[in-house]
Order: sequence, then structure tokens, then C-alpha cells
Amino acid sequence: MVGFTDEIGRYLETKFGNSIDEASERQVYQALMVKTRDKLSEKRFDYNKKLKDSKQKQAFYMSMEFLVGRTLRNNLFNLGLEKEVKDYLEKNGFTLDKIYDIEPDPGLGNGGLGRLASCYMDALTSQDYPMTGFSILYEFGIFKQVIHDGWQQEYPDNWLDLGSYGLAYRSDEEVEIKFYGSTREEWTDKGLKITHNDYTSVIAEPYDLLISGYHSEAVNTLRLWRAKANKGFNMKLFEKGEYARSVESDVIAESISKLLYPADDNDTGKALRIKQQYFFTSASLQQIVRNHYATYSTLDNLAEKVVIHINDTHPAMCIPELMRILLDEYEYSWEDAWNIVTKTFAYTNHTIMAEALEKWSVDLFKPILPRIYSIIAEINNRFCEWCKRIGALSELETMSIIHNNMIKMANLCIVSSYNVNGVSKLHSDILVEDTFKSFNRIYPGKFNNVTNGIAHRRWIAQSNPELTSYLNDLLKVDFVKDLSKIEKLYDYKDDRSVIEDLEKIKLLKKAQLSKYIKESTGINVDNESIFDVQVKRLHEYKRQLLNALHIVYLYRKIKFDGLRPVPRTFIFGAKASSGYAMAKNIIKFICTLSEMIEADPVVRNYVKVVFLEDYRVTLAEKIIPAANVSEQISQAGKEASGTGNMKLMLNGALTLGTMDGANVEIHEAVGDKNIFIFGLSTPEVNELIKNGYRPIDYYRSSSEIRDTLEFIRTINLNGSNFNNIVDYLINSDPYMCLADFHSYVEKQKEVENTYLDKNKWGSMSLVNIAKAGIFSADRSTEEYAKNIWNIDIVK
Ligand code: GPV
Repeated sequence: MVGFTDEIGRYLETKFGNSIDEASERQVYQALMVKTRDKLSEKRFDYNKKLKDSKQKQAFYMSMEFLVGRTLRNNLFNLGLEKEVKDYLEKNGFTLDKIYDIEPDPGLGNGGLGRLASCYMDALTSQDYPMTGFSILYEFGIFKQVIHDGWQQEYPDNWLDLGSYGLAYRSDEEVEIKFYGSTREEWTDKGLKITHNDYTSVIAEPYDLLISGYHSEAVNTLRLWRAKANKGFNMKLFEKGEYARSVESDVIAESISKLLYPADDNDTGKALRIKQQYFFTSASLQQIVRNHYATYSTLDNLAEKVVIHINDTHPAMCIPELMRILLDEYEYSWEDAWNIVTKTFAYTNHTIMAEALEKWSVDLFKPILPRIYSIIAEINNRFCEWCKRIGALSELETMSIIHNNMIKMANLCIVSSYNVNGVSKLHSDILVEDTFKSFNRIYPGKFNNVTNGIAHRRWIAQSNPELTSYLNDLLKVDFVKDLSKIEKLYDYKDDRSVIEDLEKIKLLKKAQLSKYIKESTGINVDNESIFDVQVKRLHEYKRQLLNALHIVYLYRKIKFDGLRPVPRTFIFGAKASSGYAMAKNIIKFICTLSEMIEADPVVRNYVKVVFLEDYRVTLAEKIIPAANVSEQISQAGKEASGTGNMKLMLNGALTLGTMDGANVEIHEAVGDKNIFIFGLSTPEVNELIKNGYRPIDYYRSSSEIRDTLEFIRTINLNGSNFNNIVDYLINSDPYMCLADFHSYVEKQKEVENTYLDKNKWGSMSLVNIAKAGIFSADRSTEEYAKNIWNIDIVK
């Protein structure tokens, strides 16, 4: 058998006419990408055959975002080829890590939701579950962030130029998608027949990214659809003299898969977004139905063989699209079609924030998707009728799918899915007790919880090989295969020598990060200082501002009151949505603090602020292993789960957080002694809102708050001031930074004092690593597979 590295050599010879010793790094990169993809294709052939023969049920995961991260290392690692490739390259004068660095980070997502989708694909595949992901092949992923003079600037992320080698184009599986036009109703002997006329047609081309499992047989597919104009369709219109309409297809196709909307946890309400959502859900549904029909010659058993998962409401148009296909193309009656649809879909909610619950104006929606609109309206009519019959009329104001001329996508998902889940215990409780209370009453048992999880193979085994190899030697269990086994580390929680070893590894990871910080920002940081990390999207509810207020507090105390705290490096990474002015202001504020502190000969010995630009998966892999403190300080009740908190814990960082999202479960796992919890709880936040939160009262009654805020008014660096932020906090402060300020500052002091006791800190850190097993995406996805999807592994 020809070895993998022989194939690399042969590719270089035939493609570039070079032997490996004459090849460039760029050529070696291409050879590795292409040959890894081929290897996965071969493997997939066997897997697919088994899957087809078994005729078992399969899961399809619909998501507008898959934040894939670099693929080459993940694939080589999972295929067990990394060592062989590394040695081969070294022998020929190449460093594998440098080759990895050539790969663009496919940023086909914004943050947590998109990364979760990718973690789940990795985990399901590693466990041999049959799952296909569907999304859009965005030409430009999440923008590249450049910080210029403290301000965020956005640049296009042209990832496809070097990133496309991993993709397989499947021209044989193109499908047609229809927009605009009008519907016509006609009574025939078979009943009401609906036709869609004068539409504009676009083609969806499939590109497959093959996902490898870790030491598993499965190779699953992430199918990414790319839009192109329908040339044949245009030609016909042209011949008929409809010139303007003949170019419409080009215009729509040109824009649909152009770029990822950079808004996270926020509803953008734009026509292009509707088109993107329909484009990829229609393409995916058409393919699922077509394949199913080809196998079974009927769709009656669709729900027995297929489960379609909707990742938040962004792919909700799947639901009316399946109705459309069943009604209009396969001539099912409404009742029969609805019976299939309501057994096929499961929906995950990822937010309770009002501004993120998607709503579409009927006036915008209906002209773009006339048939889909008419189906949604009919689903709603029937739902409202049913509510009347069961005596739930008074609750229709909140439950109706169409209300005040707006289509509420979450309501559509709840009514049409057989299962709805939240992403952490707290979040799922809020869904049934508050956000979707009425629905829970009329659909008892429909709601449940699956706490999020992370692909631990990426987030420890690959990004922290030093820690992984140490733990492998110490524990002698295969925790890379099964993360629950890492709990064996708990036995060593009082073992000083193990604690010291872990501390050395942390120091090494901190030194690696310091080097990167120096290169990218010019700032020298002290490796012995506490590395305090807040990395996530920039959002007011996540309260980067509270973190910044504490930094200002420290600055004042050091400068004016002689405070000499344990040296600390505050590290931030965060992208702001391009239209989110306050978020951009907060970045500017943090960068200004960084500059101000660097210029102060005293303060800079105790505090450093580092804002690392362009936070993305690849950068997360550098920062997370080096963290001592994990800042998870959202206002209680607002962060659905968080997943960065899990990655940081697994790498030995201690959580400083509110009782929010999955922090609650981290607290439960490690116990009160191994975590720093502060701030108002969710019921306390609600109570305060009910009684009327007045931030100015906190400002008036606390001199620390007053001094901190008034000091911010005096900051004026290069012409920028932050009075707007101060006024906003005093007058509005929607996420209650002022209410939690004291409790946060006090907890920060406790963090500092604990850090001074190296042994205690080390033991706490060890416990966090040991107790991270339940946060593996293997556990989460197994819950989905068993409790919601009812699918088996491929044997
Ligand atoms: I809705 N989330 C996100 O990243 N983008 C979105 O559009 C929506 C939710 C996040 C939540 O904010 C996190 O709390 C959560 O951990 C993550 O989704 C995955 O569930």
C-alpha cells in the first residue's frame, strides 16, 4: 500500500514538477490539503455504503453558520496521520506548524452559535453518528478586524483563495431555487392546486467539506451551497423580450452567497437575509426529499428516516418549504403533509433577548417568497383556530405566528417542531417559565434542555498538546477518546508535584502567548502576572464594560492611593457587529485604557491591558490555553449558555462569573470553592427591573462608582473622550454594570488573594480540568441523538 506521505510526494511531482526538497511551503500546503481531502473521500465511500445499506435514520443539521476553524490539523489529528506527516516534513526541511499557518480560518460564522455547530459535527462524526450539515458557502466569511487608533475597522475575509482546496464541488447535485413572482390558486378534480408563476430562478451549487471523526469510521459531510445565476432560465426570458427580468437572476445570485451577516445575537431584518435563509433551506430540503424518494419511492415514511434540526430560527423556512414540497410537488393533502412535518423538525433556541428573536415584516417577506408566505399564513390560521378550541385564545397575542403584520419565526418553530430545547439548564428553565410560558402550557413535554458542549479534541488535544501529553502520561486513560475519563485527575488535587507540573505547563503556554502579544501589539507582558481573559463577541449584555470599569478602578487606586496589586494582564478579544456603535465605542475605550496604562511608568508595572485584534478560532486556540482567569460576567439571565467558559475551564482557567448560562453548571460541577461567583442572580435582576432600576442611585450612593465614572470623564487621549459611556451608564445602564460593580470588584480582590497562594490556585485549576468532562460535545450530541433525534451510530 502506498503511504500517505508517498502520495504527498507524488502530488508535488505531478502537479508542480517538483520533488519535495524543491517544493515551496505553499506547494506543500496545497498537496496536504488536497491529499487529505482525497483520503477523506475514500474513507467516506465505505462509510456511505454502510449507511445506505443499513437504511437507518439520519440527522440533518441546518445552520446559517458553521465556524469551522482551520481544518488541516484537525483532519490529520483525527485521521492519526499527524506524526507521520510531521516527521516526513521535518526530514525534508519543513515545519508542519508553519504549513498549518498558511490555511485561512474559514470564518463561516459569528461566534458561539456557529462554533457550536462545528463542535457538534466533529463530535457526532467521532462517535460514528450519521449527520449532514447544511449551510451557505459564503465567499466572504466574518470580516477581518483591524484595530486602527483604537477603532475597529472591517476588511473582507477572502478565505476561498487558499481555503478552497478542502472543498469538493458536486455539480451533479445542483438545485433550482425560486424567488418573487406570484401564486395562482386553481380548483382541479384533485382539489386546490397552487402554482407559482413569474418567479426568478437561481441555482444552488453544492460544495462539500468532509468532516473527519477521531479514530472513527465516519466521514460526514458539511454541504455548503453557493448561488449562481440560472443561465438557461435567463435565456428563455431574453428570447421572450423580458430583458430586465432576465438579468434579475444574475443580480440575486451575485449577492446571496457573497457574505456572512456580521450580526450576532441580533436580528438584521434585511431582504438579503431572507433570501439567504430561503436559498439554503430550500436547496437542502429539496435534496433531502429527492434522496429519500429515490430510496423509498414514497415520502410517507420521511419522519421515520429523517430528522431535521433547526439551529436557532435562522433556518426556520425549512418548515414551510417542506410543506410546499409535499403539497405542491407531491400532492399531499394539508393534513397529511402537516402530520409529516410536525414529526420531522426539532428546534434549538439560543437566545431570549428580544432583539435577537427573529421577526419579519409581512410587507418585506411576502413579495420575495409568496408561496412560502401563504403556507405560513395557513399554518397560523389553523394554529389560531386550534387555540380557540382549546381555550387558549387570550394567549394568542404572544403565541400567534403572525402578529401586528410581523412573522415571528420562533413561534413558527415551536408550533411546527416536535421538540424544542434550550442550551443550558438555566436558559431552558427561562424558556418554559417565562419566554415561552404559554407554549409550554399548550404543548407540555415539548420543551427540554441540552446543555452545550465543546469539541475537546480541538480545544485541548490540538490546541494544548503539552497539557494533553502530560495528562496522558499521568492518568494513563484515553481521555481524548472519552473526556469523562479526565476526572481521574481529581485524585491528584492535593498532590503538590502534579500541581507544580501543571503550573509549569501553564507558564509555557503563557510564554507562547506573550510572544504573540509582543509581535502583534508591541506590548511586553509579564508571564508571572495573572492572565485574565475575556474573549467573545462584543455585546453590552456580555459586559466587557464592567471589566473595563474594574480596570479604571485599579488604575485610580494604583495611581492615587498607592495600591500595589498582584500584577495582572487583562486580555480582550472581541469583534463588534459593524453597525453596533456602542460596541465599537467600548473597543475604543478598552484600547484607550491600554494606551494610557502603557504610558504610565507606575501603573504599567501592575496592570496591562491587551486588546488582540481579529479574534477568531485560530486566535482562541492560542489564548485559551494560556488563561488563568476566565471572565464570564454577563448579566444574569442573558447569556443562553456560553461555550468559551467550557474551553477555558478545560484548560485550567478559573471562572470569574455571574450565575448565568452554563456558568451555573460549571459551578455545580466544580463546587463553590473552585469558582468565583458574584453579582445579582436572574430573579434578583428581574426584581430590580420590576421595581425600576435606577443606575443613578448607585452612582449617588457609592463614592467608588462616582470616582470611577468621573475619572473616565477626565480621560482624553488623542482627542477622544468617553462622556457618552459615562452618561449612558448613569442614565440607562440596561445590563446593570453599576448594580454589580461592588460585588465584582470584591470578587476580583478574592481572585488576586487566591492567586498569591500558588498551591491553592493550582489545586483549584486542577479541579476545573478534572470536572470538565460533562462539557464535552460528545455528551451533548449523544443527548441529541438519543433523546431528541432517535438515531443510531453507523455500525
Ligand atoms: I440567537 N448565540 C450566537 O452566538 N449567535 C446567535 O445568533 C444566537 C446565539 C450564542 C449565545 O449567545 C450563547 O450564549 C450560546 O452559548 C451559543 O449561542 C451557543 O448556544
